[in-house]
Amino acid sequence: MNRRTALRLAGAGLATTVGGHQLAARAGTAELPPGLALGRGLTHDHGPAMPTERPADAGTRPALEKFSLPLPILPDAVPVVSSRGLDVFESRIREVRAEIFPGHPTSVYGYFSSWVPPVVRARRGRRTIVRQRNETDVPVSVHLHGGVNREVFDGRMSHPVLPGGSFAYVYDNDQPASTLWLHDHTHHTDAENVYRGMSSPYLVTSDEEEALGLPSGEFEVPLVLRDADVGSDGGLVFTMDDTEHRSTILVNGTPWPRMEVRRRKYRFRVINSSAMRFFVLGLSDGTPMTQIGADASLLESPVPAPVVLLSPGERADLVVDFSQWPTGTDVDVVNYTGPGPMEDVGQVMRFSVGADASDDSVVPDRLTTLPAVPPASVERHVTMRMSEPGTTPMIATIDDRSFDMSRVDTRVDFGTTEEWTVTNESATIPHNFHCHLAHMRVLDRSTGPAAPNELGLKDTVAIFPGESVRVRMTFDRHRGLYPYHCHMLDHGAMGMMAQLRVV
Ligand SMILES: [Cu+2]
Repeated sequence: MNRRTALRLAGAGLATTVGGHQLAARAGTAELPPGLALGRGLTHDHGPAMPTERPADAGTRPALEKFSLPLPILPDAVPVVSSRGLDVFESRIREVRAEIFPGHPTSVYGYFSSWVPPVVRARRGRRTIVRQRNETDVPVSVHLHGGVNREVFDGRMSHPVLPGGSFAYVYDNDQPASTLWLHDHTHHTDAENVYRGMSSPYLVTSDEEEALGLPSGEFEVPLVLRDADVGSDGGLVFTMDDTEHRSTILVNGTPWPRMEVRRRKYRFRVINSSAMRFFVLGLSDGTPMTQIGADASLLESPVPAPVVLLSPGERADLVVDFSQWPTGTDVDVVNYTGPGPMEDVGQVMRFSVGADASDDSVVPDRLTTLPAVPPASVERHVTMRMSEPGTTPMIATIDDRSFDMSRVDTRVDFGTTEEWTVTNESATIPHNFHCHLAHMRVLDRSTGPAAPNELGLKDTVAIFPGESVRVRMTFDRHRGLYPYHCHMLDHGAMGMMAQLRVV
């Protein structure tokens, strides 16, 4: 399982860690963990239980010159009520028209009635209510990924919001500043619903974070990354567990966009909203970015990041200082891993460096202080496994059981800290582990120590074939029933999901 595959990189002289893997990126090559090799590892057949056939007449996406479309800057959602200690937002979940490819209008879903969704901004210590009106003809359930919320507001699979209905989700925001993500979590259909557009950033800020002086305002930019299979009519083609055809890369809903930047520091809140795709991101000339945040908190100190691994659902808070390049330089965000043709999936977006700009923002050496990792009183071992490529029926399990919403898989005593060793027992397929409610502290991996960029609060960790990750979680916030699952959404929908009850 330690076999690694060398890939050509555009840059040279890089050296870094990605995830728990000492991912060497030197002298023009990167070594990727097993399962992330170019063009293999993520695709496979699965059983007849799911819609699996890509329509024969779907065709290939319309022609488009990469980096020709401007990056949409996501607007901030405007609360309908803002009072002391509370902001209320109204979102209609609708089928909307969008032109993902110009001149090819198509039908997609959107939170806040928009394919390019606004950003919900929340503040630690202030409560947020997002009332979601389901104006689609499918059941929905909205989960705040990374949020620490009461069970009733967690986007429960067992309590969907039916067509025509609405539900007011209450988020306490009693958690550190972080980049969170609203997305669909409906039983069995979340993979398709998210793919079709039920996805929106949710940013938590705090007094402590604001005092740091990080780039802000127009210089703090959410980037929501994903892939898509786009047919000849410019519409989204959804085929369950098909990663091979999802070779169009979208940022903020737009294929391979271009952003004009000034010669100064920017902060990018990057979300991998793909159902299945792992990104290994870097800048085209190999210049390191600076990572300041992980999933659910800032890092204690900034980390130089020549490459950043993001499995589905993971987030990275990054700073790039464009004063390093002369005006007129194009700096591309590239992706070093497949599957798919690298001329497509290896390109993400372009920054075009423009004029000088004043910059009084800073990236302090000390960003936050995280609580010490507490000792654990309970140890558990959890396995993730699915049928290997080519076998039928396709079965995806946690601890050898497919998901059953009526079953409680794990009982946890309120107030305890548990240590979980989560193992990916697949031979060729990567997974990742996501737990609702409790944030994780990554202790180490069977392949080596935790990387510096996963030492913040995590809610999603990548696990490569044959690898184990050891994490600690403290369940002292809410009682109730919460899922844990693979966040490759198609895997979760195929059964790689379980439930814990905090009692
Ligand atoms: Cu998986």
